[in-house]
Amino acid sequence: MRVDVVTLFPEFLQALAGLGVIGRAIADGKIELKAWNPREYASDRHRSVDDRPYGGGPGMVMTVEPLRSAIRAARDADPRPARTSLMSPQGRRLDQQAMRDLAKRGRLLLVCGRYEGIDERLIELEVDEEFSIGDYVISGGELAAAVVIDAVARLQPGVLGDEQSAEQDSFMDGLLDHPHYSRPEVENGQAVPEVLLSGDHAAIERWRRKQALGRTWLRRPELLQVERLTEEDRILLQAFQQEFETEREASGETRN
Ligand code: 9D3
Repeated sequence: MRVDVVTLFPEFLQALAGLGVIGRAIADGKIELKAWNPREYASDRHRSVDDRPYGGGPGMVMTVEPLRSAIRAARDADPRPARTSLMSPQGRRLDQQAMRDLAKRGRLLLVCGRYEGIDERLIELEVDEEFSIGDYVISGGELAAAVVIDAVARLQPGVLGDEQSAEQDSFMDGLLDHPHYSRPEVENGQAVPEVLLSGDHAAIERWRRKQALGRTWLRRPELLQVERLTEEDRILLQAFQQEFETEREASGETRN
């Protein structure tokens, strides 16, 4: 996959390209990442990329021309068609399914805004879609683009180990993770759940599934579509709920 990013801060992308999962994917040639700086396409003596907003108000607005030239240069750098995606708080909120859809594309063209905003005419003229990473304010599109690049890189064939990617399709989809434990067996008086030491792999898998279902029910009930669970999942969840209720009653009698 090829990813072109239009940004006033290309160093930000360069930093990302050297780290962790993405760094390895780039080193292995599975992701090709290139930054395009609108400042290099500004035609005036001061290389300006922003100006004051018509109608007044605080802050500056990114002007059309340098952005348009940078976007077109990025688009023309590869013969394959690319949708132009603006990272924006007004965009469609991304989730794992959206990342899977993006990961299937041969290339991405991500545009990052800075300042108060971007001249609307640039958006009308050049942008095909807008993406947000969530309902909070960050200072510009670069961090959001980095989130997309990381999530999409993990989904490229061969970027993660086979084991992990297989798990991702079935399990990570829609459920929270189960708890994890490592050595020592007892830490601070807290023991590792006995089943994890049993060597009974089927029982361990059942316990993990039960924990994943139970935690999703407790922490993110909106993710749990009970009607889509298997019969075995429903039984595991019921057992978790029963144990949870029993514990709540036991501690309630001492605390209340
Ligand atoms: C406080 C400024 N806001 C006034 C209502 C407008 C505003 C301008 C620019 C808010 C954020 C930004 C910069 N953010 C992004 O470019 C951005 C973003 C985000 O802030 N949240 C979630 N996803 C994204 S994607 C790009």
